[in-house]
Amino acid sequence: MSKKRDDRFDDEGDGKTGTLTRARPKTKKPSMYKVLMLNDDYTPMEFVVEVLRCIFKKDFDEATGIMLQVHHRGVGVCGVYTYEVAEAKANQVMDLARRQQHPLQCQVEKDGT
Ligand code: TYC
Repeated sequence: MSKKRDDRFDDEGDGKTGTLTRARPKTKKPSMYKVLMLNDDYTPMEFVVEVLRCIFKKDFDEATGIMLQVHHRGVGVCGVYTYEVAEAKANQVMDLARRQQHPLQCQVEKDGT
């Protein structure tokens, strides 16, 4: 049996055959999820705008635009995130709303792209 290195495993061509580092970094992108906000008749508009500013980092004008879209069309997108972040933000919104006794609801939906 030869002691010479078996270079069939030398995928980087650098004389090393270790498996602890990747030749190429992983490039698979995670699935993304939309946080949807639903309209209701009771949550104050100002509260919705504040939520969009604080939790979704929107400026005042964009937050107002999203709030009005939800108010007029029934639903709107607050942002698109990885699953864990989307779930956490949706839950933060509903926790804040519940504490102020507003019925505001969010849903998380897989992004279709
Ligand atoms: N429709 C609410 C009102 O007239 C405002 C509102 C907007 C509520 C967006 C929820 O996700 C919402 N006070």
